[in-house]
Formats: sequence, C-alpha cells, structure tokens
Amino acid sequence: MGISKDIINRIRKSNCTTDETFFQAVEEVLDSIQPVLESDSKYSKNSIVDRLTNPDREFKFKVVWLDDNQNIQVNTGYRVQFNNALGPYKGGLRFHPSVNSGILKFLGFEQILKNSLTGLPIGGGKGGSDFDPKGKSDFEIMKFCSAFMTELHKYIGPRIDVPAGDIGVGAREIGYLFGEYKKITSSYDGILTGKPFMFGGSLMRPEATGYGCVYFTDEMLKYGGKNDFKGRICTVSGAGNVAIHTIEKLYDLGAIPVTCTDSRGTIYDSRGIDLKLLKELKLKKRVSLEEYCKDHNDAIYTKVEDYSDGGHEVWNIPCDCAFPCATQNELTQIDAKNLIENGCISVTEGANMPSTPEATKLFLENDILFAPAKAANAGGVVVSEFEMSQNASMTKWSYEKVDNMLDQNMRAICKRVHLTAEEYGVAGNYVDGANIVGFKKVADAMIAEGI
Ligand code: NDP
Ligand code: 2IT
Repeated sequence: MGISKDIINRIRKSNCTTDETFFQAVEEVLDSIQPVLESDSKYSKNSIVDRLTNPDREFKFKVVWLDDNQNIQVNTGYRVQFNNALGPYKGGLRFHPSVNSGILKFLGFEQILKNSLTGLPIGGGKGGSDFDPKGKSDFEIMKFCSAFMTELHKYIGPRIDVPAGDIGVGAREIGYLFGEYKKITSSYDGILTGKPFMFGGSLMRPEATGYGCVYFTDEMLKYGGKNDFKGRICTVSGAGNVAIHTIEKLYDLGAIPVTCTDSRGTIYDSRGIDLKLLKELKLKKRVSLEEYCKDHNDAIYTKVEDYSDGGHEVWNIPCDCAFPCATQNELTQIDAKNLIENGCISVTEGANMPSTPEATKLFLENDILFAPAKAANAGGVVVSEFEMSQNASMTKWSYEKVDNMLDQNMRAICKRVHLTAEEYGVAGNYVDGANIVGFKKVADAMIAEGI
C-alpha cells in the first residue's frame, strides 16, 4: 500500500525545515493510519492529514540575557501551537543546543496524538530554546528563564497553551519561568505544569513519566503472556527525569535496572544501578556519570567515543527489557539487532521517538513487545493534566490518589492500543494501535468543529 508521495511532498513543501525528525514522525503516523483513511472518506474530504500536519501557529523570538561575566548573550526561543481540537495546547519546553523549529515540530506533532491517546482534554504543542543549560550557574539559568518568559507570556494562558518541562527543563526552570510570568501579569495562574509542589505543582509530576512507562510495560508484558517484572534485567538509557524514575519504579516492581547513560557515556553496574548515587550526581550536583565509578569501582563506564560498532554500548548489554529514555533516534538498527540477539523481550520508549524507523521495523518483525513513545511516555502529560485540574479547582490531591490515577490511566492506554491493533488486524503492533487511536479522536473532533 504505502503512503502517497503526493501527500508527503505537500507536507514537505508546507513545512519547510532542514531537520528530518518531523517528516520521520509524520511518515510513521501516515503509514499506520492508511487503513483508517481508506475505510472512511470523511478524513480525505475534510483534508484532515494536511490540516493535522500543519501547526496552527509557530512563534520564534529572540532571548537576550546577561551572563555572570556581564556579557550579553543571545538565544532563540520557540513555541509551536500545533493543534487545539481537544483542549488547550499542551506540551513541554526543551532547552538544548540542538533545538530548532523542525525538532519542535516533530515533538509537537507527536504530542497531539499522545495527548489524544490519553483521553484527556488537551491539545498538542511544544517549545524551547537552543540555550545550553550545561555549565551555567543557577543565577544564569534564572536570568535566561526570565528573559525567555518575557516573550513567551504573550502566547500562553491556562485555557490557551500550558507548557511544561522536557530535556533541560525541570522543576527549577519551571519555578523561574512561573515567577517571571507572575511578575509580568500579576496573575497567579496554572500557566505551566511541573511546578514545585509548594506553589501549585502536583505531587508525583516529577516521577510521572518514568513510573508511567513502567506501569505501561507491566500491562504490556501481561498482554504478551510474559508475567511481570520480578527478577528481570533491564537496561535504561538517559540519566535525567525520565530515566531516573523509570529505574526507581523498576526496583519497586522487583526488576534489576543495570544501566544508565548521559551524553558522554554509559554506566553498567551488574548488581543494579545505585539510585541514590545517581540522583545525587544528576539532580543535585549535575555532573558527568563518570563520577559514578568513584563510589563503585566495579561498575563499568564506557565513553561514547570508545564504543564503535555504529551502535551504542547500552543496547549491547544483555537484558530482558530495554527502556530508551534519553533522546530521539538514540537506538539504531544495529542496536535493535544486538538487543534481539541478546534475548530482549520488550522495548519501551521513555524518550520521544528514540528508535529509528529501521530499529522499530526490526522489533515488530521479531515479535518484540514494543511500546511506542506516544503511548508509553504519556504518564508525564497525564499528571500534567491532573495538575491543571488541581490548579483550576484550587485543590491538592494526595500522592496515593495521583499514583493510582496514573497507574489506571497507563493501563487503560495500553488496553486501548492493544484492542485497536487487534481490531485493525495488526495484533501486537502497538505502533499502529497508538497512531490509530490518537488520530481518530483528534480527527473526529476537527471534523465536528468545522474548518
Ligand atoms: P533530562 O534533561 O532530565 O534528561 C535527559 C537525559 O538524556 C540526560 O541524561 C542527557 O544527558 C541525555 N541526553 C539528552 N540529549 C542527549 C543527546 N543528544 N545524546 C545523548 N544523551 C542525551 O530530560 P528528560 O528525562 O525529561 O527527557 C528525556 C526524554 O524523555 C526526551 O526525549 C523527552 O522528550 C522525553 N519525555 C520527557 C517527559 C518529561 O516529563 N520530562 C515526558 C515525556 C517524554 P546529559 O546529562 O549529559 O545532558
Ligand atoms: O513529551 C512530553 O510529553 C513532555 N515533555 C511532557 C508534556 C507535558 O505537558 O507535561
């Protein structure tokens, strides 16, 4: 069957960008939804594909700030408001030198379908900056966040667009962004999610994405007839918010997570990652993972440049379950081959689109239980929506309540995806299942709302 070249060319023409990630994300979705488009002409009559793959609007702005040496620094800020058919634009902010409008379009497009899949009333958006938080003082982070919000505040609002965190943006940055918004507007709004608990944040938001990934996988293993996590060896990439809380929940459910990675290297600790130390290094001291070996000299640290088969060290370590939780396209075809040969039974995408299309194809062909990002990592935005609800009603929910609701929501998403894959004759293919569920809901809302 395949996707029509006409559609792809049209999307490329209307979304001019040098970054390929957006087209990668779109092509996967178009491939999955072919049967839906063919079985009901209302989607083509209403030009849904063209409308869905063009953001409602994109903002690009200059961010000028003063560093600690009194030098004036200039960065670029962005917000892509992609689709609000189901609710206010909702999605994170990424601060990383690689950020450009193409990457944010990929993330914003994925976010529309992810948010739709949750069943909650939230649309899709994404933003960020090419600002590099690495090596910056706390004061410089604050100065940058203030300058960024000076522009961003014009475009957001609790019923318009509600940003959150992503790579390089955690509770510290959200706190500074919130403070600046409040100063500019004098209004105490739930304008961002992922806020510290003391001023409107939800309990469990920091843990939500990682815990959600593990709840989803637990359910997927059951559907796949593989029982639970007890005693299972797990490999995890990343050493940030998502990776740390994935590791934490894996321990809770009896698994043994043995790896973590950062942009410089991989730690392999066969007895299980020392979670307390990992949090200390990455959340408090913000230093390289190499430091881990100072406390554990039997753990193995491999620098990125010292591994050279075209893949990544972390995916060549034998495991039962793999969790890529760092960044896009970090798991290649060679990595997928290594995982399969080493006996891996499941792969859960904690990061957004961490597997290349070739790797995904190999997993599906080899009956690996594969949980795609837009389903598996939806726990973060689910609890973000809970935070919006709490802010709107001026209430605070208990840790147990949020955790139970997160658990139920992730298992419900898994069921929806599983049943949809069966309904469309691709049982076990969660990529198609997730894309179809997410697409149908947002597309039907767009049709009902008119042009
Ligand atoms: P963090 O900034 O907390 O951590 C990111 C981790 O990934 C760090 O260990 C970082 O290494 C590593 N990393 C980042 N970029 C690269 C790169 N180009 N190459 C190698 N390693 C890299 O981010 P999060 O944990 O929040 O996000 C991780 C992933 O999860 C992203 O794909 C994000 O979009 C996705 N996600 C996040 C959600 C959230 O709630 N935070 C929700 C859903 C998805 P170093 O320490 O060296 O910088
Ligand atoms: O990719 C994502 O889902 C996020 N970065 C979190 C989005 C959110 O609004 O909580």
